[in-house]
Amino acid sequence: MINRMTELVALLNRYAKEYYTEDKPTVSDSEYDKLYRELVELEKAHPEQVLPDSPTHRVGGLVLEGFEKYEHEYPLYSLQDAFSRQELDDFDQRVKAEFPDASYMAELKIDGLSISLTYVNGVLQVGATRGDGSVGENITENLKRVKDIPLQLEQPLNITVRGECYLPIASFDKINEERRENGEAEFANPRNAAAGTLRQLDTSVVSKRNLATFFYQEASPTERETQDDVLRELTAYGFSVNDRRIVTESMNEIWNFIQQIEADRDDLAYDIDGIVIKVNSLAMQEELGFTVKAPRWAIAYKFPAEEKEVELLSVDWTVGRTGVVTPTANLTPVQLAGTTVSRATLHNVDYIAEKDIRIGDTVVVYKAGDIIPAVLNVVQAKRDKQEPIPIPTACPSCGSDLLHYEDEVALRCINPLCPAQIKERLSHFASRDAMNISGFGPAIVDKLFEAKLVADVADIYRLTVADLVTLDGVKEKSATKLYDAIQTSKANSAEKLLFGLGIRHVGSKASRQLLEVFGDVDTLVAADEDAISAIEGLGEVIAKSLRSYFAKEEAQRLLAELKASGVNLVYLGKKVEADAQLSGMTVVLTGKLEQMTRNEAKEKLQNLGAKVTGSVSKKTSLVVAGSDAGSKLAKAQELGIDIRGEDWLLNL
Ligand code: 0OX
Repeated sequence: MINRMTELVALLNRYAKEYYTEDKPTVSDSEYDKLYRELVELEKAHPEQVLPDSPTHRVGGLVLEGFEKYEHEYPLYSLQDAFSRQELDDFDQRVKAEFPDASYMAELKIDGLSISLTYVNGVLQVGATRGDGSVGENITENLKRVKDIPLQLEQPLNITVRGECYLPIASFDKINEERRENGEAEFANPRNAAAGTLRQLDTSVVSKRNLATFFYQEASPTERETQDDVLRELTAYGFSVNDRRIVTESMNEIWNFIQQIEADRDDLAYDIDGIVIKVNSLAMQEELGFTVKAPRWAIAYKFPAEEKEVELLSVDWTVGRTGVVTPTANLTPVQLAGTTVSRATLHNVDYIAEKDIRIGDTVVVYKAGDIIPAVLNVVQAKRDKQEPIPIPTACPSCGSDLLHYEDEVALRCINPLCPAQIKERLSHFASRDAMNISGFGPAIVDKLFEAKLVADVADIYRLTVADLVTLDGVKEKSATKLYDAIQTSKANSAEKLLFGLGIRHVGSKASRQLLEVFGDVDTLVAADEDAISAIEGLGEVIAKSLRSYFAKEEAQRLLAELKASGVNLVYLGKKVEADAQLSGMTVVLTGKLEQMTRNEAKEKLQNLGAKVTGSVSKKTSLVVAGSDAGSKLAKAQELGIDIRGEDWLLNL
């Protein structure tokens, strides 16, 4: 049996490497699955014999409490940046002054997150983030779930290697599509998505997300003589190493390589933000040494912020929740800084007029703040056939007349019953920084509105599972999940509700500040303008906006209905923590609860000041056990930890 387990682990690891690192699978998915299941069964029967490099370590979900700091044995350095050929030539001169025959390695600069892996006796011991270069975070459990990272090396080596962990663009697009459908906030770019994934406390998320790596450095002492040898060695050890690289003494050749990569950049499966040039000889590297923060033997050439020329095909006008009508350009699709862009903002009517942007024009697009695609200007030299962008006079959603106030750059629909505005308001209410109702995204909002099941935010709390299953494509299970998410949101601290109402000028930060001072929504409604204006950082505009909002009968009705549905109107932030019943306690939930969902229980515990964690340890203060509680309950009993039932929690 043990032999078979060793054999299966070796086979499965080989197949995984062929699939993930070498991109040359030799067995079918079903063959892999069969062997994998056989291994799982054997490991279940012999848990004490599970091998350290078993692929099963990559999948089991763990919920971590947080990440420990990890002090790097060998620091991670930054790179000096270069933005021009001149700066590269200066670097070349500095190096050649000391070593006239130096040659260089030019590598892609992967736009991911730097990671450090330490192997002890060939077994992956620690995987850590860069942090400030000296102290990072221990994210071993997450990195074990990155499929091309070797869990065990063929030889029993003690080494520390460095590389970049990234999310392939195709995976990024897929994740964002799912998030969009679920009404979750999308990731801005693959790098943010990779960072967010590696910081996940639930390791099963990492298993699902197709992260990958490229390694480029052996930080622990090495016998190799050149960077080129190091990269070959890393490849031989089983690490993914990028093969787009050259070794040359000539800056001209490096410059050609840079041009070539820049031209191919859009075809790469991952984001890069430049080219790293390193002195190839490790002995020369050692002689050249370091400045305070960066090696003298390396430089990063950074690509200029990407701009692309595309054709402006048409313009859509969309109505936001405040009635502002904004123009979005439809473009010929283009790869831009890691994502496919086919739409870009044109900001407002005044911007279109000022830049004289027309349909059929070739326009320059870029990512504002590196994130939101926007039209920069028109390439006048390429203008031939073009026509003016039709400026709407009626709301594209409800047909009411649009207004262009003198002091505003935007067009506005002022019909309070405009369907687009209502839908936007509903989506905003459910969004993450507001009531955070997961699954309640624009697609569901659209269906609910069309089915006349919701017309305002108070209607959300009148929805039943029976209502939800009537929607196209919504099955019992997802209806129940959505219903639970709605119920859970009732217990939110009130600043989320206040922000969710979408009152002009009242953003999430102002909402929090207001409730920190007034404690609950009713007190805020009754507060006079001066008391609000007096709050540091708020002022008259917000005070007036709140007064005019709460003065409306419609707003009063909404609040009364939300309250009647059991939505919390009280601020549960800081004030609660100090004197809360469970403050300072670490609580574990286990087993099946009958009268509340696990999320509700968790939220209640947190609102009472407790920290809720996933595993029982000596640090656990008490365990709330429902029916069918298993190993966590047993462990709590063994450790003599206080155990309570669901009723106790309900009565708190
Ligand atoms: C990358 C990358 C980053 C080694 C010593 C200074 C910088 N993002 O792809 N860093 C390095 O090298 C380190 N190489 C790379 N290719």
